[in-house]
Amino acid sequence: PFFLLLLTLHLLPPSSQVYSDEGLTWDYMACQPEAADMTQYLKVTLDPPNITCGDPPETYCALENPYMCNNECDASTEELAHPPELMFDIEGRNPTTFWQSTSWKKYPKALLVNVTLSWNKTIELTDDIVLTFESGRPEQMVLEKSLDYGRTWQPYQFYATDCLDAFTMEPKTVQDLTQHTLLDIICTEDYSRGYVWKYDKTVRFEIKDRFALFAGPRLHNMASLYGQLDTTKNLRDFFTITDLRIRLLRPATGATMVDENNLSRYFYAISDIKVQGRCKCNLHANSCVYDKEKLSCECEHNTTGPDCGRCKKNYQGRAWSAGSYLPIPKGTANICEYAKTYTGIQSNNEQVLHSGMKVVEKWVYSQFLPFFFLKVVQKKRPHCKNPNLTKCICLISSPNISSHLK
Ligand SMILES: [Ca+2]
Repeated sequence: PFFLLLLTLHLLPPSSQVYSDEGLTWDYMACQPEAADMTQYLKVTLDPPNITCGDPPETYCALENPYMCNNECDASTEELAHPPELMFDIEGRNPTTFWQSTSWKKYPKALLVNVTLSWNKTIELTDDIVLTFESGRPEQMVLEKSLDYGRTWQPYQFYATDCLDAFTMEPKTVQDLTQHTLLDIICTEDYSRGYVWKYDKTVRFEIKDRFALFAGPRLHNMASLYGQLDTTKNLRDFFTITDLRIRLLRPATGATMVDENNLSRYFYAISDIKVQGRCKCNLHANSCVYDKEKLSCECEHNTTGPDCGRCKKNYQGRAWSAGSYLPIPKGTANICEYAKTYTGIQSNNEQVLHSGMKVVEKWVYSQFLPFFFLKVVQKKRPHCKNPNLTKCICLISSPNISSHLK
């Protein structure tokens, strides 16, 4: 009975629509893990590694007021330390907790810092990436992504007070993008202007605005987006990452001239980073577990691997393929099918030829009959309760017998 129950669970449509005040919500496709706060599962790396302030202790000034230099950063005192973990702690503390770099003492040499967030797992972004700065927002920065665990990087978005000057790119905003240019990488000046500490503290990478190009302004037509994601690999990959890298290239100076007598005014400080997403499980898992500091999909549909990216052993009856959002809303599971390979000879091929049966064939080299290939035939039973339940029958492939099969 337990076995039957398991089978029944697999038969449930891979969807469960969730209605809320706003209509259908994001998570109405159930054969994927729920979107979550992904910052709980990342590893953060700084480059250069010793760029955090406080070792040795130093004082720094407020950007607005160069004479207010009574702030201290001291890595050896908890209250005065600003380690990178403070970019991911619980918000709402007072005073704000934040990571801070050393100040720009080596001006005019550029103050360059890479902040790399690594998941060691492929994830799909579901909401805007939001960085909240405690310092003024950088005058130049690049957000980059990797899809191969940090081996190669591509820019996601450029940010500057002057895009032409910094990156020789025309300034654009996400509102300039269309369905056809959605994958374009733009430079925006929206998040760099205005150095006042109290306001405009965030830098965004706009995921939802990009989704809206397909799903409508209030994301009411997610079916349209899902349809696009299903059929366009580039689009799907665009929102998929294993790592993010924030390249801080020039801190806020609040003016055209840098005050060389007071370089303690210039540094980077980030109080919070938001990354919402879900494990990429190729629509073959409903949940993703975090164990031994690693995320992995709990694969179903006879799939395996960290992203459910291949069929389990003995379930290679047909080529692996990702699950599909289509048809909306049920989707298609694309289950890996059982394909036990017998190495004996059977002659009950009549069974395979029942009308209405779908025959799946696979050629297997026989180790017992070295000069023969065996034709392994799976029959699918379309009228059964579980149409995907497969059975395996084996036939020898001598020319005479294989002609029987046709
Ligand atoms: Ca914080």
